[in-house]
Amino acid sequence: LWEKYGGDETDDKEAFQKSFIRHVTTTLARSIYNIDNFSAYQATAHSVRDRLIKRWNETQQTHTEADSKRVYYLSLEFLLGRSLDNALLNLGLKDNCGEGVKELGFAMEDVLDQEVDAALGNGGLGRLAACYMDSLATLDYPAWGYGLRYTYGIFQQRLKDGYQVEFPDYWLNFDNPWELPRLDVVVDVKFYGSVNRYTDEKGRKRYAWEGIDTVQSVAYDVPIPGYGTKNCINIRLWSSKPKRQFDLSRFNEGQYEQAVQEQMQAENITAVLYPNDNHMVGKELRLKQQYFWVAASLFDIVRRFKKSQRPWSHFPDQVAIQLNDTHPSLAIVELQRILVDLEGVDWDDAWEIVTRTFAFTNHTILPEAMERWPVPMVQYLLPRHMQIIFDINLFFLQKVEKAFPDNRDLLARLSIIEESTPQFVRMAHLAVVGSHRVNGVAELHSELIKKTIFKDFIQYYGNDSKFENKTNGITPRRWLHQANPKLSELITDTLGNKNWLKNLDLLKGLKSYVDNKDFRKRWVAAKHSNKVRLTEYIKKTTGIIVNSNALFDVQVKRIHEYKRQFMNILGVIHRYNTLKKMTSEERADVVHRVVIFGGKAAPGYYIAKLVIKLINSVAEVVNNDNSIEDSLKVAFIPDYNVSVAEIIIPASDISQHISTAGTEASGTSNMKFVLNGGLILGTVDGANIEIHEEIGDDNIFMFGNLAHQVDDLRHAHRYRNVPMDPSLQAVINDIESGQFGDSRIFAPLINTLTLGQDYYLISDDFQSYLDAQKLVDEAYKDKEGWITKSILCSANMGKFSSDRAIQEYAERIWNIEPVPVVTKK
Ligand code: 26Q
Repeated sequence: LWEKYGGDETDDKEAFQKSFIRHVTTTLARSIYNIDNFSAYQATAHSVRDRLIKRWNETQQTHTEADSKRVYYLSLEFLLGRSLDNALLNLGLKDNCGEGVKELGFAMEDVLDQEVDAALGNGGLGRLAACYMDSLATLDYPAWGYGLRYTYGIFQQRLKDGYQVEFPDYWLNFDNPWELPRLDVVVDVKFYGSVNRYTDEKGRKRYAWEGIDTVQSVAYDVPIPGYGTKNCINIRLWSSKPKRQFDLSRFNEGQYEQAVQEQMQAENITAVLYPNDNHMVGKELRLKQQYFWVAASLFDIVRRFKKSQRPWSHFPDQVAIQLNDTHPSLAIVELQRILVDLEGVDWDDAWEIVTRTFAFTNHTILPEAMERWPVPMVQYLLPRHMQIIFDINLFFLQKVEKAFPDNRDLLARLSIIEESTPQFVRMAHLAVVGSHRVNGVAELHSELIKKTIFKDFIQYYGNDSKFENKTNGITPRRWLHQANPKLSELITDTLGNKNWLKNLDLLKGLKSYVDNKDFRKRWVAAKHSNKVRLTEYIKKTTGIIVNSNALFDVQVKRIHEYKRQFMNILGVIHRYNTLKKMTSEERADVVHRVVIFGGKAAPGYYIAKLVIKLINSVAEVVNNDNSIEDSLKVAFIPDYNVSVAEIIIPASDISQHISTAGTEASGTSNMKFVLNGGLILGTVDGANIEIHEEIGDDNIFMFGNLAHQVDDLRHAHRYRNVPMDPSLQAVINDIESGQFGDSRIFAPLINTLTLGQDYYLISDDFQSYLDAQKLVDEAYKDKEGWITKSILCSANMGKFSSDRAIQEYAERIWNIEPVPVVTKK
């Protein structure tokens, strides 16, 4: 029967239309004479889903049969955005499906626009996980992602009186065609309770944890198709639900409501994504999320390993687990517990298996982002895990002491336990000790972690063995092909094929067209049409009217003091007041600018929210001042997310990546902008440095103090009276004079520069920032020169494909091989 009915669904237009109509009438239970855009989206999505599921199944079968080593990417965030357009591209359905939909009376653009973003992440770290899944699938690697299926993703941002207000992101309101509920894949996860000691049949001391609170973890699978391959991998997202063990005695005692409430607590665990980016919150529910996720994922991974009936010592040859930051560090402890307590493996053998299995990616050195959990909290929630952490630490420190006798300070600094009151578990130390590889996410960052947060580990482990760099990357499928169809078409036409989508280094081939008139004309036309598209979007979402011929200057990313959106808007005020002082004739020479902001602030981050308010207050004044004759406009685009990024990024002329040197681990949007032919104005930080290396001095605007100078500058602010930069002082005076409304509102923000000792060094970088901005203006006046820069930017970005990054991880860290899926016809 498989021969007869089970083959591949055909991919032609008619087959698509047939399944579209079938889904309208059956899945949606609608009449085909009554379909709106949303129903058309649903019917299209379901038709694509059918095909995805087939590939997904074949991939899983192939991987099971091959039984080769798999990699598991553990991430609390997967910022996937929309799926339909990506699935169409990767399945090779784009043309047939587009035509099929058109014939049925819909515009594909409108259909695609119906989809809500899957926004299960905050920013960089979550989007990186999504790009990496795309590349893992594309490169035929046998890989799984593990995460949580939050009922509420990152909040939706709206603006009221210029302030951010948050709304819940109930993204599952309508059905989600991109997930497969696996109601049969269920794992029990326990919390709390106590630990019993006993002697086993071999006379060994053993420990057994008796958890008392059991929550069920249900699997929801999200298929991730690769581009130009049949491979379709899986992200397994866990959802919590109560274990149906109704407490009858409670019920009989009339405590029905209380019994139900306790059950509802279980659903709380995966209810909401914590909206903090680069900031640790010490809430017990967050720790519960982490363990819930880690326990279910490891159970699943171990279950899969056991099927092959290999000895435990083979585990690291079959399984690689990548920890996306410290959030899954408990997995190290959980695997040790499974091996020692449940499987009876000796401690040392188990620890060897554990450390050979795990690898850890660090994404930050900001002190406030370092995960530390109070020992009493861990002890109460996970008593056995706390014991194991103490033991891991003891055995580790004993080894350190042997190597460095009489160095108690070193022991204290290396310890997984911070000896404060109460004690804290340092998750980064646990992750380093429990992994065979630790990597930063850009060259500078990987060097900095060895000199700062992990300095003492280098003293112990040596420089080369454990610490690596893996510079981040982005998927060109979403971030060039999908987001920028016009430019992609030009690239494909010019290079003669679409191979660049699988080998981004091929973009180098564009260099020989840099002087080709026709090519340059089409390049500019593509950029301009993207700017028109953004102009319309700005009008629709903010009411602000901007000129698509002006220079578009963009800063979109999470709002954070270290990213210095504050410096940007202070620079805008400087520009505005300079323009105001000019005569009309002088202004005629000036490059017109549209300064575009976007980004969410963590709901509890008061200063970040005030930055948003200041931007909007400045926008209000600038945009309504006719005296400057449209030479400057400012827009804050609300609710920045993956789909909005796809509109903004291709339309940028210059984008700002202006973090205090040494604070932005990598940045990934910087890569997206340059890949789309946008130039960068940036500090010498994160991946900016490597982008600069690839594209050359002529095509980037770098400024500001360097990372190695930051300590001394901060010291100076603290202990000497450093006068504020005069241009900055003038801008602060303008705000304080009430030019942008009641200045008392902004006092806490201004205080960060004065009372707060300007921790992010805005004053120290301000003059060089303004100078760099002048260079941008000058360069933009040279239209032809700018086009050349734009082309060369794109052409030199091959290195930043996530395919390159994943290949490096696969070879240097995971030791895995591709397993191509061959379809049985
Ligand atoms: C931790 C504990 C409790 C609650 C929340 C958190 C938490 C959540 C998210 C801590 C950090 C994050 C996110 C960090 C992040 O996105 N870092 C970014 O990672 C990118 C990918 O490597 C880099 O490009 C960015 O430079 C880095 O800021």
